[in-house]
Amino acid sequence: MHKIDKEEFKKNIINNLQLMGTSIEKATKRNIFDAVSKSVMDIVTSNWLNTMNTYEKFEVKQAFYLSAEFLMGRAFSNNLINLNILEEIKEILNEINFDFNIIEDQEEDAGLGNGGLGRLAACFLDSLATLSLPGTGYGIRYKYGMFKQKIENGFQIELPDRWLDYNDPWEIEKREEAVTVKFGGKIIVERDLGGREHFKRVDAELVSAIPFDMPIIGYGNKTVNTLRLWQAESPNGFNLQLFNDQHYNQAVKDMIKAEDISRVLYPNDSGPSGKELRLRQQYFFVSASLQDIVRKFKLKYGNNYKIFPEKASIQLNDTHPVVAIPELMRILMDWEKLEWHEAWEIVTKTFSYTNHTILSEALEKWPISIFQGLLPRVYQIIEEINRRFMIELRMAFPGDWAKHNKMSIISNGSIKMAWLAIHGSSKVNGVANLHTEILKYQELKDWYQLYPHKFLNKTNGITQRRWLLKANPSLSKIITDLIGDKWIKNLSELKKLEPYGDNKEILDKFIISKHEAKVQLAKYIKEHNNIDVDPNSIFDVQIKRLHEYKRQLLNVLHIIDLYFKVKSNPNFDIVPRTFIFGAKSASGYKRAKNIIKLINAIGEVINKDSTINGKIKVVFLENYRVSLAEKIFPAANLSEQISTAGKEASGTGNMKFMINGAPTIGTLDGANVEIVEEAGSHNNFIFGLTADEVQHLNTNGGYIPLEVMKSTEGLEKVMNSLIDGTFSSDSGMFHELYNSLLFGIDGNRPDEYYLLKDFESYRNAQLEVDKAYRDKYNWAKKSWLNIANSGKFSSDRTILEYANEIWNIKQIEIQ
Ligand code: 26Q
Repeated sequence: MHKIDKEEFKKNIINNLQLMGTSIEKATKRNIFDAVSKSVMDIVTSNWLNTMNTYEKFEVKQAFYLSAEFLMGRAFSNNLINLNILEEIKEILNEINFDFNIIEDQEEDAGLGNGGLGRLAACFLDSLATLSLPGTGYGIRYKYGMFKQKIENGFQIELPDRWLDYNDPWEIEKREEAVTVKFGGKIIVERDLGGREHFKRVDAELVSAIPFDMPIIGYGNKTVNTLRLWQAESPNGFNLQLFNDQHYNQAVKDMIKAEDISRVLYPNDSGPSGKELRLRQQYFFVSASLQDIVRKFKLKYGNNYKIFPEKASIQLNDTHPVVAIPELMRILMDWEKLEWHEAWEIVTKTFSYTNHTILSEALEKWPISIFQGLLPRVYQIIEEINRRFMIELRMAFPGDWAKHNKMSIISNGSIKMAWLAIHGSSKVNGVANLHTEILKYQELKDWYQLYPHKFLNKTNGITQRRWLLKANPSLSKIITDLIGDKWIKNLSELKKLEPYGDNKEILDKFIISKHEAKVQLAKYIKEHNNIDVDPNSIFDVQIKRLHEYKRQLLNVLHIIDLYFKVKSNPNFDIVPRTFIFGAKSASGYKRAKNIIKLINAIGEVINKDSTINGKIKVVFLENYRVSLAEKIFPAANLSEQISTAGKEASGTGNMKFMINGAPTIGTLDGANVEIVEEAGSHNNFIFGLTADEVQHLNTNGGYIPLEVMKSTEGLEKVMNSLIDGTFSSDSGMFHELYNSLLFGIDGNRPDEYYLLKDFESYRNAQLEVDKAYRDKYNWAKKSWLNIANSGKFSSDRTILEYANEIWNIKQIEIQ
């Protein structure tokens, strides 16, 4: 398709090296990475322009994905693969004596996201482009992305993620398309001769939003969509007068305040922090993006705003960009002079909202005290939205004052962003079947009652281009050799693998490929952790953000139990296991950090204990991120998805394991339910309370963890090891975890996430894993059938559903 002329391309590399002031002979690895990337950009630009022109010319409807996070990872190999020039570039690099993998490793991850929600946005962009769908991402160009994690003495240390120290060759600055975003100030109301009110802002703080565009390259087509990320700057630079008067700090104050907005990604992946800077970030990228969308609309359609919803659909990725709803009202009324009802009709047809969290207490709310000062006009508009909404509510639920109160967008001194989102959107979706049901019948039941037509499910997905084709080339080859390469664009093709589940010759190939990936990961572990792990052991993996509800601590309790059994009985027969963890904790989340320390502490003891004959190893991989994930998934034998049922909205790592042939040990939570539906419960290891049982225990009480501990074989010994110094010379270290499980801390219920309650059932499931693994073809078959039935979990399927049922956008082939 995009076959390149190798000699021509090499010339272009040399040319780009020259522009950088170097040559092939003198170039560093980073120089080569930059020059090759730039040369790739040179081939991409014509298709990129073409794509934008095509969308304009045919006046197609576009989807705009507004997200505070895009966890893109590396672009290099991904772009080469999607352009179908990977092999040629490898050859070229060989010819000039550079190793492809080393060049690839020069690139920092674009880690502009925390976890699932940010990575989902990245997978969605890949699918939109590959499906020839017109879609644009809008977000923030954080100077520092997700922090870099160091482990020192078992503790997490956070360092700034300096991903832009070298220029990023994959972005193009479009300074001429900058817009201005206003904060604070006062509103002045003026009446015109017709009596219409006009709102003007004075004394506002101005911030320039500079767009940086990244190409989103479709696989096997000519579509190149755009991810537009905004950088904040002061419009006036610094104050030269103050500088000349030697007031250096004052001179740069405004400049720094503006730049602070896009300085750093907030590293919490839950809970509202209520920080003004976070609100500044949200409004900054939302206002800039809407100005951009409206400006482009006007260029084409003038002020024919009633067709706006026929040309644009805007998806709100969680509540983070929900201020877009009143902001578009403001733009349409204050600037474009529409009446309220005209503007509101457009707005409610344009927006849709995706919810990614179940916990209602984690829903974002903004104190009026912060909001009104920063965004006075937007606040006025929210008040008016709510005033009109309350009238609607009183008619829908006459006399039900409690309900009116609960559903009010403004209450108790703050603005409920999820309520604003649901009221102002045409569609609201959860991210897995179970999650959407919980929203409809529990967390958002009042809203479902009011607007049943708005609610729908869109089960998450992942892009097989990155998570199979790129991450696992050897498994990809086995698959393509068997069923051809159509799966790359249509993952349900994998179903054709099913008949090979009993074919030992094929399973042998899979086993060898999995083993090879494990050898590679073992090498990585040796280099980074200096731990020897046996590639013949079961690689049992839990990689995800650290959260109590995700229950990494349950995994730890089980490891400790197993360790004691192996240690006290040298003949205790288990298949050797390597427990692998990767996780970042929010910087202020004390308990999560204690769990990281505990994982490292048990590793210290267990890995060095020669009496257990290396039967158990525990590895904590530092700085878990997209590029590291790509090395881990292919090497996994077992996928740990053990959240308290009802708490994990979907999960997407679970799908990455499945597609790489690792069965799940997990609860019936999030998308695990659907994974088991597709692959069969006999090919996975399900345990624990169901979401209904958890809900029941939550409301009816009566759960006493202390009693469960006493009545569960071995569990008391495990718990005691947390406080008796077994894993730490400082015996106070893990007291906090111990107390939170058995007694509850600060008035919280003990063991809120039911670790002890699910312990026995988890241990039994792990026993089943051990049994099943002993028969290698039996295990390989389970793995294989997971792969064969993973078709549903492509983000292509998810995006087609969004396109058809929410955005109403159509595929358009770029010529
Ligand atoms: C909110 C306020 C202030 C600062 C930060 C935040 C914040 C940032 C990120 C809140 C939440 C997030 C991220 C949430 C997230 O990643 N959720 C996950 O979304 C995935 C994709 O739908 C699901 O698969 C996971 O189940 C869900 O946990």
